[in-house]
Amino acid sequence: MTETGRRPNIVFILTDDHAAHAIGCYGSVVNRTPRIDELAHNGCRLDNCFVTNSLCTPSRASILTGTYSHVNGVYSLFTPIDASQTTFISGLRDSGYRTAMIGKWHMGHGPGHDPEGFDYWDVVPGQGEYWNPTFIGVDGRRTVEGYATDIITDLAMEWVESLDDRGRGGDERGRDDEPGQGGNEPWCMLVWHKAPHRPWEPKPEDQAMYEDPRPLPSTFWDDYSTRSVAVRRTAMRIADHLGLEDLKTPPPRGLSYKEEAVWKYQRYMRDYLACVHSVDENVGRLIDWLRARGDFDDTMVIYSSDQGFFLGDHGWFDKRLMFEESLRMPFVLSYPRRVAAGTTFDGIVTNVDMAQTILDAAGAGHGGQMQGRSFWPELARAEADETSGDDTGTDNPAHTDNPAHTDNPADTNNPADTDDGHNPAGSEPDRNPVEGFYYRYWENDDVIHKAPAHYGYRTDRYKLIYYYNDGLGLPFTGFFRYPPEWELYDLEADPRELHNVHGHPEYARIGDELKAAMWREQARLGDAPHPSQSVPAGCEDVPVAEVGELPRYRWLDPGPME
Ligand SMILES: [Ca+2]
Repeated sequence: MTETGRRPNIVFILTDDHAAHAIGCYGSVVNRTPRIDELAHNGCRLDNCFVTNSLCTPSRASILTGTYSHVNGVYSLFTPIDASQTTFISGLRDSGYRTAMIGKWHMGHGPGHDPEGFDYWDVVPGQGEYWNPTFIGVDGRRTVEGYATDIITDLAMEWVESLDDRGRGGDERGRDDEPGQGGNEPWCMLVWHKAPHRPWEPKPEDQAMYEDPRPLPSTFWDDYSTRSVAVRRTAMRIADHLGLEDLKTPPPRGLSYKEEAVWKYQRYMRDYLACVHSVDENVGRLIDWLRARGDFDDTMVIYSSDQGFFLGDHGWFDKRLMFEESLRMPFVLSYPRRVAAGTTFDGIVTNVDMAQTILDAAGAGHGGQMQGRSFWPELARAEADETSGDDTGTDNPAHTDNPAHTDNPADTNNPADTDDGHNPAGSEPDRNPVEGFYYRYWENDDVIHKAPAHYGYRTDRYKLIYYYNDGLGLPFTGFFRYPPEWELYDLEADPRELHNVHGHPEYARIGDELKAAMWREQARLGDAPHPSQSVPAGCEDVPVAEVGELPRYRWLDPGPME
């Protein structure tokens, strides 16, 4: 809580598969997003925000719980969440917030998997539908006429307005129990859209917006030379793997292979970007609504996406791989009362860090098994600077060098701040930040995308990836195993990631250092290296988990395959 006792209302807008490079303020060359950009102009844009498992369901679970997939048990699309886990929502609610979840949940349904910890929830089942979507709420299932992005926004605003009625003594709506909060407590609302997820069905009035050809990414014709066989085996190429449901109409006859690939790319971008346009408009609706209520300055509005997405980069669509376009998450945060306008922050953060960050901003404690590090102290201006919402501020810690992010990962450990491991609001971060972060994609060789299981470690300059190519018995992973392979990229010399330099003598030392750093980070996080990986030099005494010790491998009801 701030010293003035004011706690923010929170609007967390999360889209599905919206790549940062399709957002204006992130330098998009393919579209414009003036309303999302408006949030950045009024707040802070994070330039190095990354997902730790680039897939819808696992990323949502990590965002909510502040833990990695191997801790929260949501490894893939086919491992529903145990919704009783501690989340930032349960933490907010314990501290008096009123909470709601509206839109795409996609972490399973039924007892134990439906949203928990929310005062109100109203979600689309599975992937959800763009048109006339079905919703599941505390009162059961129903169909709502219209376009999903508009409807989700409408329902979100209606929920807050129902709180207004309640505060005035009117009817309450949708509360599944009664925590005894008054009508003036702050609220947190998750507005989680289906868009712009496949199969990219825009509103008819938006379809003509992107009829003109978009520029091809420079890596569109990537031939994957120097890359692993695992990467070449993926089935995410625009030229070869977009289906009729994606394209809506067969390609014209008589095109060459390359001409047809470009036609598919343009078709894909036309629909994807038009879906993004509707998201942007609905972000604008929420901004306008908050301003009209006089709430904008005291509301923390976050815009993010569950992961990045390939927009023809390397010839691909989809995500999953640890390449930059898939790995990067957009994250902009507007909270004029506490965050200076027009700032940027370039420290490395991940989706695992978001839960503790939000709890910190709300003045709520965080504990349990959360594994992230709040970056709120680096975004917020000091309490003493707190003035009016339109103050642009000059001494925001964002924009400045952050020495906390340069610690040697070999030196880090995970000290609890207090004896019970609970980090009270406003205290130092839960752990010493590391130089890099750990990534793991578990859903090996699924029948559609054929993406390999891999883990890796990314610093501000290098990226190490180990494709272990083994489903480890997880549901709906492929039957076959393939030989492990390494990749190493020097992002400074090769920002497009076209040259795998693993095995090059000049990178031998850095490769060894990264392998040791990743091993130590796995040990710190409690994840198990794949048995095929040899122990890095110098790590013989670092205790890591063994695969057999992982507790949550289990077969569960499959959700819809995307
Ligand atoms: Ca997604």
